Amino acid sequence: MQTQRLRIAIQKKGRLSKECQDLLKRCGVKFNMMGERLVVHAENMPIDLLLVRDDDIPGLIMDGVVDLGVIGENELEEVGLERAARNEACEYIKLRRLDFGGCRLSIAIDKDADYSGPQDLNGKRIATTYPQLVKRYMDDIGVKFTTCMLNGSVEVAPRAGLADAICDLVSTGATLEANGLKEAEVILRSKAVLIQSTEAISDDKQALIERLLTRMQGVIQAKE
Ligand code: PRT
Ligand code: ZN
Repeated sequence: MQTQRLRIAIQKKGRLSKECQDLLKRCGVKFNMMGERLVVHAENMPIDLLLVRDDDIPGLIMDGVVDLGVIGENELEEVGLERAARNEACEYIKLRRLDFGGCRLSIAIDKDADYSGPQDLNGKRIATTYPQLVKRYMDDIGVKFTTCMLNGSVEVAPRAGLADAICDLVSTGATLEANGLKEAEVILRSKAVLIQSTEAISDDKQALIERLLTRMQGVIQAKE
């Protein structure tokens, strides 16, 4: 369903939402986040912000429901692989890597375990929210493993006897440490990215995207 207004999907609540809203505001987009609304209309530009769970953003872009989205590369790549495996649309245009949301997706093991390399993961059960990214990595290096899919509390899985290792996002490393784990392998370095749907759009909308990108370039450079 095409509309005249540019639709941008952003995370409603979470680690990307504040910085994402700040970035848009610094790019001159005026809006007022109030209440529990799904759609927020910008006051000074033909832009609508769609406030959703981050998990939904890659699909909204790949299905062409929204024009732009801001999402962590970890989530974007996981959903892309998942959709590709199901023969669903999984295309998008990466417009820009952003300067927030930085983290790494890492395999972690018991802090006291001996570890000399990925071959030590052979035959292990790995708890994760990112089964596709783990499979791609393990297939690439030719190491066999099994998965334990968890959407939360991944870091307690080894202690709870559900898995031998985990693969989860790490930023400071405090969560791993608190759970008696150590980082063994980094499988992806992720940041938030601005993506566009591959759906054809009007010249006006494309021009607005170009204008936003130019402003974004200035905003991000000024911070560096
Ligand atoms: O509700 P919704 O589904 O929208 O949000 P969510 O809970 O799925 O995601 P959210 O808000 O936690 O994270 C959104 C995105 O932020 C992620 O997809 C990443 O791209 C990025 N990001 C950056 C992180 C982290 N850093 C991070 N540290 N996401 C999660 N974590 C978690 C990690 O899972 C672990 O539990 O923080 C813990 C580790 O942090 P440290 O500092 O202890 O290492
Ligand atoms: Zn999520």
